[in-house]
Amino acid sequence: MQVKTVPTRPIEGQLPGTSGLRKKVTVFQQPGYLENFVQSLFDVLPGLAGNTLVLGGDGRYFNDRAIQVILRMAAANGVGCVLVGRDGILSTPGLSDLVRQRHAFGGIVLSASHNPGGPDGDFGIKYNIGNGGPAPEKVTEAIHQRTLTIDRWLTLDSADIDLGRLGETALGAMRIEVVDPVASYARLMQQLFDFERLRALLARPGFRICFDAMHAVTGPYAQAILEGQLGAPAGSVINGVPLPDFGGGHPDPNPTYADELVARMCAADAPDFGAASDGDGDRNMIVGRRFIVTPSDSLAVLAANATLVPGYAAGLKGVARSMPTSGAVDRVAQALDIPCYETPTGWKFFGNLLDAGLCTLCGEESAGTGSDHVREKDGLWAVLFWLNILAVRGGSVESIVREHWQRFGRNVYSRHDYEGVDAAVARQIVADLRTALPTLAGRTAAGLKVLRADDFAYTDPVDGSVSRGQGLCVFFDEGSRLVLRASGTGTEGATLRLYLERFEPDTARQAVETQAALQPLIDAAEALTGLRARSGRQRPTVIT
Ligand code: VG1
Ligand code: CO
Repeated sequence: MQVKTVPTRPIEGQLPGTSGLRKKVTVFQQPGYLENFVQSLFDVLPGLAGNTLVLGGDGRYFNDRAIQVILRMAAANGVGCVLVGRDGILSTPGLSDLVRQRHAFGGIVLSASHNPGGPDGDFGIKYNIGNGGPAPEKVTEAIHQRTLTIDRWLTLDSADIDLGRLGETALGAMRIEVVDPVASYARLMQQLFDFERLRALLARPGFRICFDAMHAVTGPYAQAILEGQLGAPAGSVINGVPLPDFGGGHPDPNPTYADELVARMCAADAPDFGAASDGDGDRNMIVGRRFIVTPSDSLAVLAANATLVPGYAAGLKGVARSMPTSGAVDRVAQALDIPCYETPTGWKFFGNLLDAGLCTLCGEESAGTGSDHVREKDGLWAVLFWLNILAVRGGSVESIVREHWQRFGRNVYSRHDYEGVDAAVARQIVADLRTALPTLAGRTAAGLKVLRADDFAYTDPVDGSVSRGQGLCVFFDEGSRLVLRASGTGTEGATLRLYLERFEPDTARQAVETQAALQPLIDAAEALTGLRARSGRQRPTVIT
């Protein structure tokens, strides 16, 4: 088959964000847009020729088209072999696992994660390196630089490949292997968790679970593992059929968008355990009866109970959390006498720590938890981890969290998202607070005294690379903190995230409603930023 060289010109707007390149489907459908980005990627990956890539996505609208384009381009660029999930489906942690198991050169994830899908929704593409994790900043920066000068892309003339059947085919000189998206991942879960105990838990009379796959990629994984291998009754997985538009929903597992699950968990006959995952399967929300677990608390609970789970019985080497994530896990690390690392937002910063064996568990406040079993956050893994803890300890989700607070204190925590803010206004709000940072120490805002303030910068302890401007932090008396940063995953206007945290050691006061407990900080944030007044918003779009 003849390689075709197609002349092109740089297209604006190809700067990868927190988690790859994420844009409206209509942007990706522009002639050459996807091709320019993919060719730029291939152009900056020395050593790719003759090697293996893993390719798959969350099944959203345009997934199937993009895969065919990428396969042809991979063949034209001399890639040796591409492993593709059947029907082009792979969850993000599932892809990470395959890259590692098959010692692939890297992987391409097609997803916009928790963003809505469909013809008017979002699409995304992310490159993962050979450790199975998101490419570090120096690679994404090189890709972006290449998009600014690109002048041609390579492809082949060929019919679409049938991705519905498992097995091998060829495209020119390139091998294509269509693999079962679930099999390898399910084996890995069996190695980490006590499946016998989990089976016994799910067979206990009266014990019920509800897993909401939100019509996204975890449906087949959850059905195979929770219902198939662990024997949860049929129907324990809801919204389990992946749909290109996620059934019109917003596949973001938080109390606002996973409202169906939350309603079930608040009903009189609520199951004992509820959970949801996002579009690409890397996030998780854990819910007990009438009790939602804050993701930062979830990470801390997993760390504190890790040795109850076979895969972590030897203990944790360390833990890591993104900067805006609450300090709950820090308290566990201190008690366990293990290191705790604080990284910028985005899973790519955990890769070096995990590779170097500096930490075992990591997490983010945005409903992401994971470990060194892959190099992505992993939604279903977190669900199995929680179930394994419940199987060993007994009790309820709520009692486990409340006991945790009693022992370690509670980091009362909330994130307020202001979505679709005018981009210029959002930039100015952030810029003004950044300018004010050096003057804040000693000042009082809405009755709270500022101790110090900084613009978070991170030096990677493994390779020494420095990432600046990762979020504005203001610290107050008594372990309170607020953080302001602009989202790097939104596709409409700007999304501003305000993260609020206050430490509460007093068990009696831990029961206070979260937003009420944080009101002084909410007021201080408004006094310092004017966010609501300047963006014209009465309240946040989403509160988690
Ligand atoms: C958000 C979250 C961040 C997460 C990222 C990707 O980024 O805050 O914690 O790593 O999404 O998650 P941002 O820049 O919008 O705050 V996912 O599930 O897209 O892979
Ligand atoms: Co995701």
